[in-house]
Amino acid sequence: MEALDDLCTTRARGRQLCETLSFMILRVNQRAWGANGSASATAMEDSTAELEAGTVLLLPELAFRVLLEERVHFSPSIAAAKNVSFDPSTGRIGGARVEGGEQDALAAMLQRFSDSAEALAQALLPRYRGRLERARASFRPAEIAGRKTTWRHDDTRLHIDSFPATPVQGRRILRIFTNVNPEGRPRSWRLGEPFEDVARRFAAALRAPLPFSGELLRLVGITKSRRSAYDALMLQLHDAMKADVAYQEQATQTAVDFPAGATWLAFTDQVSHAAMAGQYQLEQTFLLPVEAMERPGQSPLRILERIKKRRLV
Ligand SMILES: O=C(O)CCC(=O)C(=O)O
Ligand SMILES: [Fe+2]
Repeated sequence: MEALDDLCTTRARGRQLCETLSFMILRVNQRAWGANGSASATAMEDSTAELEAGTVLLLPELAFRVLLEERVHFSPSIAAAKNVSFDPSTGRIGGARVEGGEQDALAAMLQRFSDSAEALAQALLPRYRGRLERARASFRPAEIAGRKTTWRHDDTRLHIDSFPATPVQGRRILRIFTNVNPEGRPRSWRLGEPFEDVARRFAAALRAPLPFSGELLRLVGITKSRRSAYDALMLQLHDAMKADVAYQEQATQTAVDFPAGATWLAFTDQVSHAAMAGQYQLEQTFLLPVEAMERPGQSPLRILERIKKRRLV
């Protein structure tokens, strides 16, 4: 696989468009996590429009600085499962195998990253200011390649993101990732076809849930809130993509390496993606109401509603 840099040849308006990946990846020259990061006003306008169109924004020069004393966290054994999760609203860590002072130090690193991701979102996406809801962050210390999981949890298969236990009721899932691999290894992804193509391909298999089933899931504690018809369809789409081995092989797709020291963001409920290899990554999730978008018609909610010819939330 070629490194992304080798695929990039043209330069336009302070950004580089990668020839092969021009429809999938937009490079933004942003060097700081806050407002002084140097992306121009044009780049910021472009960022929102491109993100909403299903592009991944790549900030190749924006690294997250890990402190020397934080290197102790860089071992797969600190996580009980594949990720350590962090709730920025409470400062609480989940899924860590460490306790006491070590856990506090891990929480401090995640808090710093979460705050940085928030500052970046504010700087790069001013249109969404006041509308983005900061959700969980995660630290991902496990090597992805060769990991044993069920097909449903296997993120090396192309999928769109949908959360089984935390319904979004139509809200967008925006994720900021940063590759903090200390040995300089890339995070290798595959990017698939546009959301509308994916949705139309699997549309016939997507079935509206029974009335009240969403409320029932909440009552018995399977979900944290009501699972809307939209959430049910998105979960089915996530599963249908991952379960279809032929689709995984034959769907139009491009391999892309995100270098160590790079940051990238995407609406992962829309961008078909698979993470193939890599170790040590930080991630922050945001939720955005569809009405806060520049073009709500491009949201998975509106696309699925057009296909299914009915309201889904
Ligand atoms: O860990 C990664 O690189 C991405 C995994 C994934 O599919 C996701 O976070 O939505
Ligand atoms: Fe994903």
